Amino acid sequence: MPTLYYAPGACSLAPHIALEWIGAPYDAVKVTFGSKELLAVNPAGAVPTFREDDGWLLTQAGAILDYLSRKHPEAGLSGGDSLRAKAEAHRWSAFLTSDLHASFWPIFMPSRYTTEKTDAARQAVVLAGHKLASKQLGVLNRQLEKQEYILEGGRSVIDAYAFPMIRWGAKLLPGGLQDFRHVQALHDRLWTDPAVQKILAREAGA
Ligand SMILES: N[C@@H](CCC(=O)N[C@@H](CS)C(=O)NCC(=O)O)C(=O)O
Repeated sequence: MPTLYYAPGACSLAPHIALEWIGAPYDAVKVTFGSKELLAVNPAGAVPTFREDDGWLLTQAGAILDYLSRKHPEAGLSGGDSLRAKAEAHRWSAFLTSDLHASFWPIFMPSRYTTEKTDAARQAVVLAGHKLASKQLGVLNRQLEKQEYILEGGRSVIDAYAFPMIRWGAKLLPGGLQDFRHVQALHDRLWTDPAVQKILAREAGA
């Protein structure tokens, strides 16, 4: 059976939700960062990591989501097959990987972004992260002004990809999502989805 290696609350939540939307059998294996189990499948020690039946391993959330949406076209999660629909999916996947996700790193791990050891230096990095994450959530908010889901073609793996980051924004930014009402609306729309609730409960260990 295909297997997803995940850590609760991490960006692996995205393919976890996508697998549930798809509805085909899969295993979900909870791992801890730095564990031998995770390093054996991904030398970067990162989640998500996805393993196919035959042992083929795929890393990078964007690549896993794209693969799943194309492996299961019946689930209708790719955002569309036209040249431009594919380019839009690629564009937003890249935005989530490189811009929005990356903006949270200074907040999660400020010590990776300064050689200074003081609390004040680390706090300054966290504040810079808040500023950057807010900027990127603003970009997402503008996209959602005109439609309910990120891609014009309706709900897609790209929405699942955004979901963990939107939750980080709600929890970690001083104002939460108050300045991003369309992002909040997407959050709420996904939150009420039974598949999303099922995965959140699993990740919470319920
Ligand atoms: N570019 C990778 C990033 C993966 C990543 O760094 N995931 C985080 C969790 S959100 C992680 O596993 N961090 C562990 C670490 O950095 O040590 C992707 O998009 O899959």
